Amino acid sequence: MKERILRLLSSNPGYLSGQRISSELGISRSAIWKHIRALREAGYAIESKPSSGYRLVDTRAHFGREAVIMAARDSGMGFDEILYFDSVGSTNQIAKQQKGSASALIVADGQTEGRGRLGRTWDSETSGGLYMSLRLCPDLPPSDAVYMTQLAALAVVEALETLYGQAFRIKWPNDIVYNGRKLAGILTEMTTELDRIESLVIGIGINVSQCRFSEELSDKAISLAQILPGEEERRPEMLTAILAAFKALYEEFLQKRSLEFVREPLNRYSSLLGREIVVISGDERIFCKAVEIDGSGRLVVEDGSGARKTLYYGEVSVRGRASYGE
Ligand code: BT5
Repeated sequence: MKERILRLLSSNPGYLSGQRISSELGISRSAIWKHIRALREAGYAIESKPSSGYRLVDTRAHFGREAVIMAARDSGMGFDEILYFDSVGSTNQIAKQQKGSASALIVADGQTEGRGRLGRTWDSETSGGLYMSLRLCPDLPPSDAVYMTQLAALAVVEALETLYGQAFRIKWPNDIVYNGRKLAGILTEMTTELDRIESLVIGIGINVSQCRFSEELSDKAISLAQILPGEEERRPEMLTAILAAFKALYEEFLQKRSLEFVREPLNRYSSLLGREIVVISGDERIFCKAVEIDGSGRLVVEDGSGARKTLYYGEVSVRGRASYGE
């Protein structure tokens, strides 16, 4: 009920009378008052005036459980469970701990042990970014998990482009970059059961209002606030847009079981094509040119002799650039 009251207040810029809330939601005035008090305790600035009713001040800035629930609902992507934390170790970790075949969305305002691939860390300043994990339990073979990173990356660039109108790019396989700096990263993990996926966890971290990064990251990382100074922080809308974009892509993927249908946008958004790159794969370093993303989301590269190779996964850096790979 709290979420419904919040939704009603946030869709109305002025005061909303207790009478109106009561008749729209079918609850008593005293019940409304109790929910409003709980919302205030949760940090929402709700003004009340005896003759006018209630008004939600500053709907955007607040990021909390109700905002996350509303954002998820607005996206049309249904989850069995939605969990929000002010602070958590890692949203991916929480998502992996969920039991059974329930789908879940885990969102945190800050992470103390945000993780990247291969045991690396994800710098997750409190209130500075969007940290989210989707737990899905599709009836798919484990080999299909690798496609999810590509679908999530595409959902993120599409959503950010719609919201901010900027040229964000996918640096294969799991980064979102802007002008050669890393804005977001994706970490897909899974648990398996014989030959099928038990649970798939897609973790997405996006730098939103964080403006200072560690020395190691200062010339590698970028945030939306640095790209668009003065722009209002819009994590709930971002969450809705990413989930809505992902839902559409994921549903189509479940029918088609291939990435052929997103081959064009994956290539269009790629930051690597035509570039001289180094691919680090275990101890091996492959010097090559990035040619295309194929219909399975793999990177096709060409060596000096013109021989082509298809990469499933790896670490890529752009040669001859101090920056991270535009
Ligand atoms: C990634 O790994 O880029 C995956 C990041 C996924 C983070 C999300 S947040 C929600 C969910 N819960 C988690 O615990 N994780 C996911 P990788 O490609 O391995 O890149 C990691 C590297 O990116 C680090 O070694 C740093 O060099 C750099 N890095 C760390 N924090 C960063 C940040 N905030 N912005 C830009 N680069 C960062």
